[in-house]
Amino acid sequence: MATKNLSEYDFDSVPNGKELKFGIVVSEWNYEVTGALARGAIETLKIHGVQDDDICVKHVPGSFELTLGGQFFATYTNVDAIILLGCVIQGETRHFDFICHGVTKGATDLNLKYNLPVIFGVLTTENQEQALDRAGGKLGNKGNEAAITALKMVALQNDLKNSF
Ligand code: DLZ
Repeated sequence: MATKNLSEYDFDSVPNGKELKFGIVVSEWNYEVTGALARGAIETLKIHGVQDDDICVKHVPGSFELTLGGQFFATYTNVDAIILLGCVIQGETRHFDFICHGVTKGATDLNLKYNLPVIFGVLTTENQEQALDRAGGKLGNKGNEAAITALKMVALQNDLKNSF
């Protein structure tokens, strides 16, 4: 069980996001959770210098659709990174496993296919309480963590592009 507060970090260790563009794909399934993840991600990007106009948020029906939503961003826009936000809660059937596998594999493939940071901000929990704890509750907000990861990966990519 994770005990780390997902929102605790060293502010100065996060690269500034001025003039960078971000696409955020949010799953409507479990929206009480995913809406909070989105608010956390947006707030964190803005705190680190990203302009409002440089953040584009789009919604998809469920976490399974996050990958295709991400592919649309990668294909039709010039964002520097994409953040996928979802919440899959364990039910009585194996649906949970299939959705988690689909979105995990899909996100990995997108990173490599487009050579673009595609951040996996999907909570996979046993119940809603665990999810809310990680979406602005007592364990922080995985949306903030996803935004920080996006900023760091874009900075790494730009650093390597401009060196040697
Ligand atoms: C069908 C389904 C179920 C049972 N559970 C979740 C969930 O916990 N979290 C989530 O994001 N989506 C769920 N979905 C919807 C699927 O992600 C997907 O939208 C549908 O299977 C249609 O492709």
